[in-house]
Amino acid sequence: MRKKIVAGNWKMNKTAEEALSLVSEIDNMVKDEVNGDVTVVVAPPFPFLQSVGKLTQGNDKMHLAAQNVSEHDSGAFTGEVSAAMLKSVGVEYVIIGHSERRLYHHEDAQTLYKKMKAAIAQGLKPIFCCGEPLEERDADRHFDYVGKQLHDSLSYLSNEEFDQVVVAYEPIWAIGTGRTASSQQAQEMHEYIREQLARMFDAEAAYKTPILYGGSCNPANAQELFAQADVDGGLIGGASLKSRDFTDVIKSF
Ligand code: 3PY
Repeated sequence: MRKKIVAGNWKMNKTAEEALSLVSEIDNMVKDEVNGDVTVVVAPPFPFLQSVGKLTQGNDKMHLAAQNVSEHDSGAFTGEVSAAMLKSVGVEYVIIGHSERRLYHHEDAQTLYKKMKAAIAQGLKPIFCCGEPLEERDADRHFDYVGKQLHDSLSYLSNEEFDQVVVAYEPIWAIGTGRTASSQQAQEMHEYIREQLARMFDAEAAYKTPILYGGSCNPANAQELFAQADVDGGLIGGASLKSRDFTDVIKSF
């Protein structure tokens, strides 16, 4: 059976106080309402990782993620945060290649590959994001587009490295727009992603890899999305900033 994961990507939201109050609400709700077979991940901004991690420490259903990592190990890279630093404050997962990083920070396939390597070398589990812009979907090129993203950043990993990877499919036209892929659109892309992974790595590894759906996933649509055969959870944006909504998404399995 594949791991089920619901990860909240807080993006650049919340102050220190707000972050602690949000995570303590989530922590309590998860303790009381969520059964143990869903891995719950929260990805607050860098400055709050340690305090959020301390608060969730006693709850083994809750796990900590960073939203980004440097491809470098250490040194003169002002403003960057290394995988070892993340590891040292209890981070377990790291989001790599979110479309906002690709677009606003010009992260290309090669950089993302290096980030994957740097994260895995420190024992972090990358949540590798892929997804097409609207014009690629409208031109019916979405499969090729996503296939190339996977190939260009993942295919050079070894089988052992790939074992650590979680994939998130986030169609760009569904991020922050209120539009969601239909459950059928999500399923067919997730199935395609799994096929591509099976070509690059072995079939068993591809079968085991959790593939999350992201892009305006919320309590109203999560149940139908999570019911699809190849949808193993979600990477949640806006709905992860409200404890009730986030917990309801988690409970949609
Ligand atoms: C969204 O749902 O908006 C996301 O980008 C999640 O990462």
